[in-house]
Amino acid sequence: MRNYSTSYKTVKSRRSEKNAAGENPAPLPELRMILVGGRKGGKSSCGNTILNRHDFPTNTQTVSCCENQCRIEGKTVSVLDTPGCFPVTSEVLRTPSAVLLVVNVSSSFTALHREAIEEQLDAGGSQLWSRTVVLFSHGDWLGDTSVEQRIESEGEPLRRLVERCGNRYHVLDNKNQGDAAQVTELIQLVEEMLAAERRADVYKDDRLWRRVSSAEEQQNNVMLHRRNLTNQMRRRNRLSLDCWSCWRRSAGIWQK
Ligand SMILES: Nc1nc2c(ncn2[C@@H]2O[C@H](COP(=O)(O)OP(=O)(O)O)[C@@H](O)[C@H]2O)c(=O)[nH]1
Ligand SMILES: [Mg+2]
Repeated sequence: MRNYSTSYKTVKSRRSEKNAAGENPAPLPELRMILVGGRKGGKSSCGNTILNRHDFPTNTQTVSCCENQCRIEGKTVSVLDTPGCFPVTSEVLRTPSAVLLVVNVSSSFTALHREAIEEQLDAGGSQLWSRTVVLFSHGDWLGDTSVEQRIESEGEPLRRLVERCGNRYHVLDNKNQGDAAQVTELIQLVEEMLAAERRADVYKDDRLWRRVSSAEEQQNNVMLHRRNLTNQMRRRNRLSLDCWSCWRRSAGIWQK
């Protein structure tokens, strides 16, 4: 079977290393995915391939959002189909959802396409990009060309888009819905992305905690320093008093 996404292999090997190190958070019991992108890019078709059913009508304009679910390897997978150029709001960030940015790999991708997509995703804030995968439809069109070759040859707008999505991409051939492996690979990539995001959140909390505790430590050091200073002053005062009385005593002796 054809492997469209070579970058996925590296993701996979990193995943097993992290698992071995016990770094991965527990897998999510439910996976939510939102299909976004321009009109006729293949969003509804990709949704049908993921669900392995024909739930979303294709070749007709999708006018409102529509969600369907299926079970994949014991996990509930929800897919939300959206109308073309649907603005993704920060509501998405409330649930652990992935954004699948559908791009037709067979058509040319211009700076105008990129601007439209960026506008769509920027509505949800910068954090949304760390939850986004570029999902190329029309994988059958690629033939013997690898998706990496296609990204390279297509030019700057597509390369920049893929980079903004953390170089996460996957290809689906919607004419070959029976190919379950292409869906399994996509699910693994999405899970890895969401797990990385959760790890980053934990790390952020950890850094915050370290900052708070180092501030507390500094405060304690200041208090300790003050106490030491007071003790030193007291000792010095005692010493000078001792010297003074000693001097007076010796002066008295000398007077005698
Ligand atoms: N050959 C081929 N055609 C596709 C593929 N994905 C989608 N299409 C076709 O592209 C057209 C638009 O697809 P659709 O899913 O309705 O796009 P949407 O408007 O983004 O939801 C339809 O004619 C689909 O049959 C694919 O992987 N290969
Ligand atoms: Mg549609």
